[in-house]
Amino acid sequence: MNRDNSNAVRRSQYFLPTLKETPAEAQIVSHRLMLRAGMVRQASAGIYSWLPLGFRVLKKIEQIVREEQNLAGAQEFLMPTIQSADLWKQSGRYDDYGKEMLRITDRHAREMLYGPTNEELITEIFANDVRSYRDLPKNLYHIQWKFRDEVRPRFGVMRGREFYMKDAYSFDLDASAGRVAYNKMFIAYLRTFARMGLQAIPMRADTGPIGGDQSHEFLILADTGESEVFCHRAYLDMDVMTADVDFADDQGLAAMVDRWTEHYAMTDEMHDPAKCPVAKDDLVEARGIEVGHIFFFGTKYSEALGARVVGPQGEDTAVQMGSYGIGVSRLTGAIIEASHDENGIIWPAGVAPFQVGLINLRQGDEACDAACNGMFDTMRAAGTEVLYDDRDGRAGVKFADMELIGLPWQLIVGPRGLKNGVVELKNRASGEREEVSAEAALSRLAG
Ligand code: 5CA
Repeated sequence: MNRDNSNAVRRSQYFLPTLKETPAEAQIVSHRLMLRAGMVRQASAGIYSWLPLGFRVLKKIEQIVREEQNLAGAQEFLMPTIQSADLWKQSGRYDDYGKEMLRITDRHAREMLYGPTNEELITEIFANDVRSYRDLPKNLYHIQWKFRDEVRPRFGVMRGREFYMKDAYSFDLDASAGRVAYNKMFIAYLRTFARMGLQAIPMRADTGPIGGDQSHEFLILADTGESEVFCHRAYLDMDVMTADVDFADDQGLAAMVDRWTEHYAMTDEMHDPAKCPVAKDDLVEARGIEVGHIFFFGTKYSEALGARVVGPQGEDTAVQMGSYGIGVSRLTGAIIEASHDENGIIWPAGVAPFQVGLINLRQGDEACDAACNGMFDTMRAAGTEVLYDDRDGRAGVKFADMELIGLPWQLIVGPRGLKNGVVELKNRASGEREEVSAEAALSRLAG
């Protein structure tokens, strides 16, 4: 028997504090909607608690990221949030990172820090246990909280101080093998964002404090984005990556990456109007949200921290490395920026907290309660994720709340319909409504 009943919940028992008023502190729509839909609450500046509904979305996003990393051959593990300052002194970044790094002293007066990223720690782990080129290639990733003491945390989870990130790290013998690792992540990223209903555009980017000479940011276009971006119109119509990809086919992957990088696409740090080859009519100037960032930095950390292997000819070489980040918590807000209307969120099915919102229009009415309870039990048994609004209260409130939280389907049950043997099925994204029998509705929602 399936003992997990978290996928079928009753609103009367669920902790889902929705708000009618728009919170004054929220400047952008995703932040407003996440607060109003009872997804998050601020704990302190740039630090959030994830309430049950928001937590479900975060876990959905995380799981898509995980599946696509695994498919691309990366292996999941887990590093801690708190790190020792020693490694960061060896790499030279302890000073470089400046005030963005949260520094902590333990009871023995040892300098510690809350990790803003993990290049140093993973390089040390690798250096201690890998000696031979035969152990390469490797790509290890974890999904873990990070802390960056941003000067201006804002826009809710989009620019937090504590945030949830997937970070992967690749290790290869030479630069061409390193390029293969980079390409795998590049394609995995396109697939990951496509599964969330997002059209992410890869753009040449500045490498900042991570370093290296090769880097792409993945941005989705949104008016509230923090970056200014310049790209060829062609990207707007490119097919998202849904086709199966053979991650063992190095050449096939390289060709795909070439196709996705053949047109001009730059963030403002890299864009030079004098050198931009795109005709004015074809150039899109927009704002974007950075949802992922990948780097190839060669031996920057392996030299500094002694990650070396013995090569096929017995030579001692520093390994080639890259790192690959996805902003998992930021994506929650980014998806809402890309998918909402004046009534609330419109979740793409892949990341929706529940697939179905069951609305009982006349709680306490025998026929309505019986029909709703029956459908709820059927959906629970079938594994269909359902939130049942079984509260006493006005229909208008239930409708408004369900629109706000944006589940893909609403299943509306009222006394008048039941007399005619029908319930109403409403698609949140298209707004289409249909009257169908309860059985027909259930079979549609199960399929
Ligand atoms: N070590 C590299 C790759 S693993 C790295 O840290 N890259 S990063 O700095 O670009 O961060 C990776 C992703 O985390 C970004 O693309 C962004 O989506 C997300 N991110 C970065 N800073 C924040 C923040 N303050 N709040 C929310 N998400 C953030």
